Amino acid sequence: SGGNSESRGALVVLEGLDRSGKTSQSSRLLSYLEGLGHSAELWRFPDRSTDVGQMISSYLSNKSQLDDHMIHLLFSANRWEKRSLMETKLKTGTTLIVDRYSYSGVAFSSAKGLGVEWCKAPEVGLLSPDLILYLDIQPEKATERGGYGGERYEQLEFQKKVSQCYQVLHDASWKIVDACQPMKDIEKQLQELVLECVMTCQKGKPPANLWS
Ligand code: FDM
Repeated sequence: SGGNSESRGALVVLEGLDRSGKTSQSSRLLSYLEGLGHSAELWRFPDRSTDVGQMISSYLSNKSQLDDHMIHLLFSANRWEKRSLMETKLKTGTTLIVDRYSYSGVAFSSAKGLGVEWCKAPEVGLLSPDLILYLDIQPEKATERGGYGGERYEQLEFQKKVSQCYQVLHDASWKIVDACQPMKDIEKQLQELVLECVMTCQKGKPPANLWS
């Protein structure tokens, strides 16, 4: 609905630890934007629907073992295979709310000990988000929420390392939102940030590539 071909959509990324609330907040944001008449879609990475996504999914559910570098490159390839569609959507005025992106890629792989610069390299040239929302939660608090599905990375000790890696990655442009506030408060803050971003992109803010 309402896609204005004159103006581009915004690339909005949600990042955070497992159980930080990204997925619920992403779908709320989608309803919010659609309710305002904006053209918007909800995306997530990994996108498990593709062949590469199937390999990732099998790895995450411990059905296959892969070298740490190899799985890192598969996560990256999974973004590359969606890049041109992503660009088309944005150009034609659709805002994309994306649940995890390159920052998950770097945070999770560097938490295993891979070098940050090595991790960033295959992401160079992907589309750069217009807004990065970080749902901030202490690893212990996230674990208390329960509901870890038993996937490979869903363990407190590892999530602590991922949390530290996110701290290294983020810069002043990230919007850090306290994920332990009541749901409604988080929702409200995210709505304001996203709406402002959508407006700025409509007004002609130029798109950029990673890492910029
Ligand atoms: N993950 C996600 C990575 O390790 N690298 C990536 O590039 C991405 C996008 O995959 F533990 C990790 C993060 C998480 C797991 O994510 C699956 P979802 O959000 O639970 O599907």
